[in-house]
Amino acid sequence: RNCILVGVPVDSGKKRKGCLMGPDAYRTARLAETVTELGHSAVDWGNVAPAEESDTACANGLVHSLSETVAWAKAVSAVAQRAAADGFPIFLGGDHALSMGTVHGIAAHALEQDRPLFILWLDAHTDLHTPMTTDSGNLHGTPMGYISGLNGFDAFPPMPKAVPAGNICMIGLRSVDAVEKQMLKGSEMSAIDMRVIDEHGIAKPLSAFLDKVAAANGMLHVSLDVDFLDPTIAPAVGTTVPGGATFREAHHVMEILHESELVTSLDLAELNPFLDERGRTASLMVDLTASLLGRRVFDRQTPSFF
Ligand code: DIR
Ligand code: MN
Ligand code: MN
Ligand code: MN
Repeated sequence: RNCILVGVPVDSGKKRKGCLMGPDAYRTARLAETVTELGHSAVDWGNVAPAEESDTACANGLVHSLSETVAWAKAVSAVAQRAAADGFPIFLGGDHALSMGTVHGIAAHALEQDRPLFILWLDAHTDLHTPMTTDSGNLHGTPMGYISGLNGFDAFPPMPKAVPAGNICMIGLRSVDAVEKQMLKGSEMSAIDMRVIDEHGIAKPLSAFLDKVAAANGMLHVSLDVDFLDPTIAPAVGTTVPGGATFREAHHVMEILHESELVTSLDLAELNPFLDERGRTASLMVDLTASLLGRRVFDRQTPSFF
């Protein structure tokens, strides 16, 4: 695979700062080298810079940094569309507002290719708010609302084509607001919470979704939020939620994704290196990316006590 690393240091999607350091943390954790060692090529396109801000207004006074987030989405979309045409883009976040840009650009590419786009959202949250429904005012809680075509995103460029609810699968959910629950009711989005994973394992719901993608010859964009992972293994995120995916559950997802050969692009979202312990979360995210790109258990170092 021709992996294209794109730094997307969006930090406007919430109030706590630090995600702007994400791209360089992934570089420091040897993402490019890791990808290359697996036999892929890797080019680093550097960091995207936001477009010029234009005046925006929002009827919900709680919303902050709207113009800045729109400016990011515009610039990121253009780069994402180019990267998708050129190879396998890996977007190094940046908070989850980055996905408004990445998925917008990928959706434009998919439309050009005349292929349906599917989204796998690995997150503790559904991020299904709109600028009108959010009660935190944090736009990192709205990308799924935008991608799926909800109203209220007038300040943003319209999606080339909204991603149909049936093409969306969210896994790892355990912090869903009342409004978001309401929106999920009667929706065709597949919303896999941790309870489902407790009872059935993580492979079964994932494989069911992948079967749909394969049957439709779809493109598959994976958006991995650090808080999908349990905070004990991934502390470097501003919105930790207990009870997340374990080390093996997360790697298992990535290994299944690799075997499916369906993934066409990847977001690494919400890493805040300022909150980390010696880069361990960045390193785990790099290792998960490696599993997605073909690394297997037996490629890792065997424990010495055997
Ligand atoms: C949260 C979104 N429900 C909000 N939170 C996060 O602000 O509305 N999403 N962290 O990943
Ligand atoms: Mn998220
Ligand atoms: Mn989240
Ligand atoms: Mn919320």
